Amino acid sequence: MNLSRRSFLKWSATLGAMGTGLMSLTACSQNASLTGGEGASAGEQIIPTASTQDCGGRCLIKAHVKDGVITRISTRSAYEEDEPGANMKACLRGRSYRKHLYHPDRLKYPMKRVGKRGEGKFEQISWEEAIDTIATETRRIFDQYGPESRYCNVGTGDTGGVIYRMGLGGRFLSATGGYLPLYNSVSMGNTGTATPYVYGVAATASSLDSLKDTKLVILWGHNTTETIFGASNYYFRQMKNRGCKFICVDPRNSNTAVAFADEWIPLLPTTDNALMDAMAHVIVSENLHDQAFLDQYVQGFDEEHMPEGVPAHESLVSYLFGKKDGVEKTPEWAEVICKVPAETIRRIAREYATTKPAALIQGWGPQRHSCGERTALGATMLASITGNVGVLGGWAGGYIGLSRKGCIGLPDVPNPYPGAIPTLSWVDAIECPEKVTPAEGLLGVDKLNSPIKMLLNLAGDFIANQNPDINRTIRVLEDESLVEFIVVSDLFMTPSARYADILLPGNTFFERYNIGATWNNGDYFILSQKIVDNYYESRSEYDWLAEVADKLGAKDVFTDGKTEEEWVRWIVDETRAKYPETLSWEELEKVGISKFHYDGPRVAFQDQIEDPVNNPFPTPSGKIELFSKTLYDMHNPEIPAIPVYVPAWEGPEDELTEKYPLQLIGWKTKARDNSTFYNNPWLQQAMVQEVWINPMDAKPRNIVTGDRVKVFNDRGTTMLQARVTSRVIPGVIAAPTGSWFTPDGKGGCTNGNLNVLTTLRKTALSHGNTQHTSLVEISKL
Ligand SMILES: Nc1nc2c(c(=O)[nH]1)N[C@H]1C(S)=C(S)[C@@H](COP(=O)(O)OP(=O)(O)OC[C@H]3O[C@@H](n4cnc5c(=O)[nH]c(N)nc54)[C@H](O)[C@@H]3O)O[C@H]1N2
Ligand SMILES: Nc1nc2c(c(=O)[nH]1)N[C@H]1C(S)=C(S)[C@@H](COP(=O)(O)OP(=O)(O)OC[C@H]3O[C@@H](n4cnc5c(=O)[nH]c(N)nc54)[C@H](O)[C@@H]3O)O[C@H]1N2
Ligand code: SF4
Ligand SMILES: [Mo]
Repeated sequence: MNLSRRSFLKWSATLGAMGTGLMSLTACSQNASLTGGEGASAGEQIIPTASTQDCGGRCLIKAHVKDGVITRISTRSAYEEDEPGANMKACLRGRSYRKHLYHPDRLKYPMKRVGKRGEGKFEQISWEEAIDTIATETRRIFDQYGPESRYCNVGTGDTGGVIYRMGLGGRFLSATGGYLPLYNSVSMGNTGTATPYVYGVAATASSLDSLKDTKLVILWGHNTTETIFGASNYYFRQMKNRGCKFICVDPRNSNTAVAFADEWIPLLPTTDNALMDAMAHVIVSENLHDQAFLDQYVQGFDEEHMPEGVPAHESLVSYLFGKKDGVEKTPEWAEVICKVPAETIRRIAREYATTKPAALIQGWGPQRHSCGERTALGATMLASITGNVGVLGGWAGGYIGLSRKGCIGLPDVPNPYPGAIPTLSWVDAIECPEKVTPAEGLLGVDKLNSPIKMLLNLAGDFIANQNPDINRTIRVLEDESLVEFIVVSDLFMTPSARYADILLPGNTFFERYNIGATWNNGDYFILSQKIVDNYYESRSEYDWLAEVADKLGAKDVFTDGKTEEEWVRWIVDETRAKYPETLSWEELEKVGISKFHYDGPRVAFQDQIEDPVNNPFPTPSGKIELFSKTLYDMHNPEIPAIPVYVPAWEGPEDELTEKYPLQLIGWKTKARDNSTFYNNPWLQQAMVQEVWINPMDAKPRNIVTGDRVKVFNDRGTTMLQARVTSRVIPGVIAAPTGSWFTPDGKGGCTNGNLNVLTTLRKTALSHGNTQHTSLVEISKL
């Protein structure tokens, strides 16, 4: 490889000197004036910053810098009190960031593909050549096929930042004529789409500080000790110390169940609604529901509160007592389906209905399923019948999104193209665009006039790792007559990067400016500071996209005359203008964190409950639509008008279980952010990629812990190590997501990636993600 001499000398010196004390670089000029910092040793600076990983947390990272090299990462000390609203102590990933930044495998130069696409053969090129090629192809493809032929794929590698690469890709394509955008969050699109049918809006969360007096929390498929979700763990710990009871409903005895739960309730995936229905049956049978609340605020609970034009026996009560189908939804009925003992169902139903206030908080795992929308809405049903909506300490359910305050984002560059496709439709939009119709979720236009011909993939591994049905996807991408041009910018040669035509070395959050924002609350933000120079020839996507835009005559539209750092300063200034408590740039450089001030907790729908006349729910009826007439009129059996149990495809009642008897689910692990950090050597020591299997399923298959096994279905095979454990319910196997796809050339992955087994088939209403629903079989290798 033709190394650039300057960066070779610079970085070989840095890497060689790490740990030896022989540092040769200077710190970035912006920080050179900062000396020391609390606890700094001689010649050391401690610079506060934050990552912009898509992890659900946002922690204060203290970078110990000597001669321009980060020699150590520390964080708030374990003995420092946490502060309300902020979970700011770095997790194990945060403490390993240095192994990410200085990983010897980082991409160092721009490259172009020389072998067949996907083969992984590349040759170093100059930045000039890369930028010329991208400009030429961007224009050619636009001229030849029109705006909808250009697509920017999911790339959440840095969406914890206010500026993020995927957004910059879209901005660039908008500025240069338009593109086919995606909609529907890959993470929680099912909840996000379904929730407004009940409440009229998607963002239905209360702030976590509203849970101060909550006496019972049911964490329903919510694994916050790993996924973090803003400051959840801080509040849950305080609540636990005060005596609040925690129940975890999850097919796995998750780390959160181990850490917080008084009781773990295992159930089969996709059967949550059966458990919820039976809980409702107990609550209503024993007259524990809040009739006054239901009468005033809710549509569809009983026959007396139904919308016009709906025949008899369509209400929740009629359903629960079998007025139409003759089946009472008793705990005994549910036990057969979900495997939770009837007595347990009775007990938790009574407990949830009689403990006031109580909060049933659902994570996003339960909704990344083929029945995801119903599972999400089931939680809103239980909250409504117990009157836990709009009250301090209760929880409405639905999407855990909340915006009390937050940083100002970049102003949009409007996209001249009016259409949009769901996140998972991109493979069809390449191979068979005629199938991407309005009925399949196409928005804004009647049809696609062109297949996707150009893919931008910036800070994403959603081409051949995180996307479902990898085997189908790579077959499509290997056909070079379909997509004509793929640009990937990443830190490593990931499974997706292998599919690039032009592969660019991105820089990390240590090498650029940004704002790190937290999920769930927006209680604070952290200045993500540039601390070290770009690694070798790596660059921020902002810089090279601006250069490509320049060649296409769109630089001013793309940049608005600002550098990336100037945008970050602009964000701080604009946020300060809106919220005066926001720290200045100079203060942020020193302390990192700026906290927003609040008058008090926010309780979702408090206004609607306290003054319903002046604040109706923004639904067609002005009420909570436990029964949605809009859904009813769709006549779609997968989305009934009330969120009740319907057997899911590839669920335990699917006849495919005869061939593939086990349900496979994934989970987000502490050792990675999706696939980011997969190759971090410290984190690989913290967790082995293994599949959990219950002794009752392992025994007949002769599987013992440590065996190498294959998990397979008609879509593919993945191979990994087994762990026999009763931490997973019988009938289900589970493994962490994000392991790097390593093909064996026969449709198999030798490295335990789950997405050779998952499906591109979408949910019925939102056309959303179903990556936790796959039927499989497992056997010893
Ligand atoms: N450490 C870490 N943190 C992360 C991430 C990461 O990769 N690593 N990823 C981030 C991202 S992008 C996102 S979107 C969020 C995602 O956060 P979530 O989607 O909430 O996370 P998951 O681990 O998929 O699911 C949460 C729990 O749901 C359980 N579950 C699965 N299926 C079912 C079911 O049918 N019913 C019930 N009741 N439970 C079920 C799983 O066993 C798991 O314990 O996390 C973010 N935080
Ligand atoms: N089976 C299964 N699959 C899933 C899920 C699941 O639960 N189960 N979850 C889904 C969900 S919720 C999500 S959000 C997606 C996530 O899928 P992706 O959006 O693909 O996220 P990552 O896998 O983290 O990939 C991010 C990539 O960005 C790179 N990167 C990190 N930081 C930077 C940076 O600063 N600059 C550049 N240029 N690159 C960077 C990383 O090296 C990594 O290759 O996965 C989905 N896939
Ligand atoms: S990965 Fe997330 S939770 Fe861990 S230190 Fe970084 S910001 Fe915090
Ligand atoms: Mo996600």
